[in-house]
Amino acid sequence: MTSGGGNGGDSVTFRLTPTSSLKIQKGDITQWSVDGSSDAIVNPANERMLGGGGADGAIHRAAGPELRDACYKEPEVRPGVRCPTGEARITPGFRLPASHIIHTVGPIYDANPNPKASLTNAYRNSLRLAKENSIQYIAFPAISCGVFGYPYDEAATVAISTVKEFGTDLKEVHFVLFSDEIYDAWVTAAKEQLKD
Ligand code: AR6
Repeated sequence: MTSGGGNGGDSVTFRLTPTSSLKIQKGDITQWSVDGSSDAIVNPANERMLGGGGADGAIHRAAGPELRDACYKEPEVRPGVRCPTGEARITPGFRLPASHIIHTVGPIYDANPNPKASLTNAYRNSLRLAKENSIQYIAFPAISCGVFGYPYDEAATVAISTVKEFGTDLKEVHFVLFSDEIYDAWVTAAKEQLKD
């Protein structure tokens, strides 16, 4: 584990394999990019995929109206549903610094019969889609930890364990987190699960 940032606490990096690492940092995911060509941010969207509040709203504002047009063209799997909970879809990043956006839908914690399975699927299918599209660098927010009400500690455990299992084909998996509380939950889970 290595620490970085101005006060030594703004980011931590863990090695997953000799060629793959996990980085946890604070920040705004709309600003994130590593190389602008094989990188993707993950949008915590809803099943309609036409924008919303939270990170989804910020990503749509930063990417520009082309993003809504691209999402609108995604086929509906049933009326009003372009991306069912736990699945993922990919679009270009348009005006974002990152080249791609992977849209996924986490569970609404209190309304989902098995939120842990749905959150695992959201992370896993995002990582799978990244690999299929030759993405080397990916940045996740804390999926479901805002409007969808997932408790931070439980979400952190799911996020880290899924990346540990399915993120090792990518060069770098980043978590870009908005609040100190969520950042601390993620670092705690990573220290528990990624002991050297
Ligand atoms: N960068 C990084 N993290 C952010 C940013 C940002 N710019 N903005 C917010 N967050 P949420 P959900 C954090 O609510 O719970 C939308 O309306 C935020 O603080 O964005 O999966 C969608 O359309 C929180 O920790 O996503 C859906 O309807 C985390 O991102 C619904 O909300 C996720 O919070 C999805 O809810």
